[in-house]
Amino acid sequence: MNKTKTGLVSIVGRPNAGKSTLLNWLLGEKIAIVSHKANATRKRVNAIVMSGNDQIVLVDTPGIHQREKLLNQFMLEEALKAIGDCDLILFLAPITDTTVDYEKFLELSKKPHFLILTKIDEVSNGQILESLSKYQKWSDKYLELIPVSTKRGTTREHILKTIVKYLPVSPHLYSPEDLTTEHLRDIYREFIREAIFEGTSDEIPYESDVVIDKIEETLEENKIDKIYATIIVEKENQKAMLIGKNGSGLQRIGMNAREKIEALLKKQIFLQLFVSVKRGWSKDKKSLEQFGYIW
Ligand SMILES: Nc1nc2c(ncn2[C@@H]2O[C@H](COP(=O)(O)OP(=O)(O)OP(=O)(O)O)[C@@H](O)[C@H]2O)c(=O)[nH]1
Ligand SMILES: [Mg+2]
Repeated sequence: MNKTKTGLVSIVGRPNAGKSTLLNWLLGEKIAIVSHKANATRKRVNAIVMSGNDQIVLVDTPGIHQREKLLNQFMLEEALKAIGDCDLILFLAPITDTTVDYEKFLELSKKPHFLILTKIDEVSNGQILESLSKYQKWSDKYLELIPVSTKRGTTREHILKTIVKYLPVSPHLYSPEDLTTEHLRDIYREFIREAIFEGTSDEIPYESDVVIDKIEETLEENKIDKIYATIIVEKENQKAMLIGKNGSGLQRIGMNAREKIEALLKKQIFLQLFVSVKRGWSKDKKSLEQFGYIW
C-alpha cells in the first residue's frame, strides 16, 4: 500500500531572519507578509506544500523577541505555541549572525530541528564555509544544517524532500489542492499591512493594523470584486501622516496593496481604505482580541 507522510513544520527564528520569505518560496506563492523591517509577522500562518504525495504543513511564526508591549507578548507566545505543536522545527538564522540565538533556542526546545542559515547570497563562499564550521559543534543537536538563499541557487525540491524524510507516515491533514488554511480576508489584511510597512516610517508600521470591513464579490462580467478595509492607528498625528497631503499617502498604500492582492487573485479588484484612530490598541487585551490576536 502507498502510505503518505504528513507533518507540521514550524519555521522559527529571530525577527527578520527570513522566515516568511522561506514559507512563500517553499509554497511557490506569496501569502505571508515580508518586510525589511523587523517584526512584520504577528500571527501564525499555515502553508500547505506538497512534495510528491507527501504533505508538509509549514507554519510561519512571529520572530522570537522580548518586548514589553502586549502585542509583542502575544507574538512571542505564538512562536512558542508553534514550537510546541509541531513534528519538526526549521530554526532560521541569517548566515552573518553569531551562534547566540541558536544556543538560546537549544535551551528553549529539545525538539527535532533543522538549522537553516539564510541569506547566503549576501556573503562570499568562504564566509558560508566559515559559518557552517562554527555550527559543526552542535551536529549532534540538529538533524540537518542547510544554507539557503531564496534569491538564488538553492533548490527548493531538495529542501522539501529532506523535510519529508523526517515526517511521520500519516494521512494528509488538508486537501492537496489547498495552499493555506488562512481565509482570503486574512491574507488581504496582511498585504495591506505589508504596504503600510513599505510606505510609512518610524513607529507607524508597529502601531497600526488593518480590519477588513467588507468584501463584495460579483459574478457579473465587467464588474470587479470590492474590498473595503480600515487601517487602525494609535494617534491622530499618525492618521494625518498616513493619509498624507491631499490623501496621496493613503492612495499610494492602497495602490501598492491592491497590486499585491491582484497578483494573488490573478484578477483586478477595487480596494478602498479608511483610517481610524484607536488609542492604545496594541497595549490593550480587548482591542487585540477584536483584531484576532486571541491567546
Ligand atoms: N538577500 C536576501 N534577503 C532575504 C532572503 N530571505 C529573506 N530576505 C530578506 O530579509 C528581510 C526579512 O524577511 P522576512 O521573511 O520578512 O523575515 P521574517 O523572519 O519573517 O521576519 P519577522 O516576520 O519580522 O520575524 C526581507 O527584506 C527579505 O527580503 C535571502 O535569501 N536573501
Ligand atoms: Mg515574518
